[in-house]
Amino acid sequence: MKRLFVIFLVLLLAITGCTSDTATEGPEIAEETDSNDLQEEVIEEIFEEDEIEEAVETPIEEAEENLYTEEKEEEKEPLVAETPAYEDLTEAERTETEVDETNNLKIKGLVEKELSLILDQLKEMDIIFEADFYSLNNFGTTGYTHFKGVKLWNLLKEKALIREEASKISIVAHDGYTVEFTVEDVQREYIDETDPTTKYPMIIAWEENGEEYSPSEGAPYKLVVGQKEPGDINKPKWVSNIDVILVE
Ligand SMILES: Nc1nc2c(c(=O)[nH]1)N[C@H]1C(S)=C(S)[C@@H](COP(=O)(O)O)O[C@H]1N2
Ligand SMILES: [Mo]
Repeated sequence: MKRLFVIFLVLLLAITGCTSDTATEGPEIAEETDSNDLQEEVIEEIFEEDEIEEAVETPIEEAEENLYTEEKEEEKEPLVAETPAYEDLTEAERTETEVDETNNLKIKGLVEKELSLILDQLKEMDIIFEADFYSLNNFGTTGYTHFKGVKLWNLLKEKALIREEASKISIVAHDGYTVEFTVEDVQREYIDETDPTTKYPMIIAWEENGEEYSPSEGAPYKLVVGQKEPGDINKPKWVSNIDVILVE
């Protein structure tokens, strides 16, 4: 291509030279020589080998680069479309794409299956228990509170598959408040000193007096336990905003 162009230019200059030669009757050879020298000079000056290559190749490289850029942009576009901004999602979509497990109920440690559960998963379990739990506080304050939740021992035994060697279960809240129990503490039944006929399992509650905890107020789970024997101060063991159930 470049060679054709050079030949074309040489021809063009030659023709121009000839024309001027024929127009002027003067010394033909001298004129022609001048004209030839001029042609060579012009060609050498403007079209040195390197420059020709540059002149021809640069636009191709640029074109290739542009093509590549366009391809890359085309590839990017669908990806952007597939990940819409969090604000643009509906409530249901947010729940689906939610990776923040802060409010999930986590079970970690000596279990076959470590779990990170959302409320809907707990509600679907066949280990639900609800009752009025009696509480006694440090200063003798008493009361009854209705709780609904899952039985903790069943959760550990049937769902998380607690390991044989496990001995300690710590209920850790988001504020760092922690209550430790032995495996036997979690397995056993509890009483209400005011009503000897009842027996209660230890539960992880999500509903108190008919109302679910609001996730905006932290992890919506509370550990609830009755009394071991009359006089047992059980209220401080009710751990609210549970983060992790740690099995050791
Ligand atoms: N996460 C968390 N749970 C907690 C506590 C706490 O500080 N943080 N205090 C405990 C104590 S000492 C008591 S007496 C009861 C108080 O429960 P109330 O705030 O519902 O009266 O919660 C218990 N659970
Ligand atoms: Mo307390």
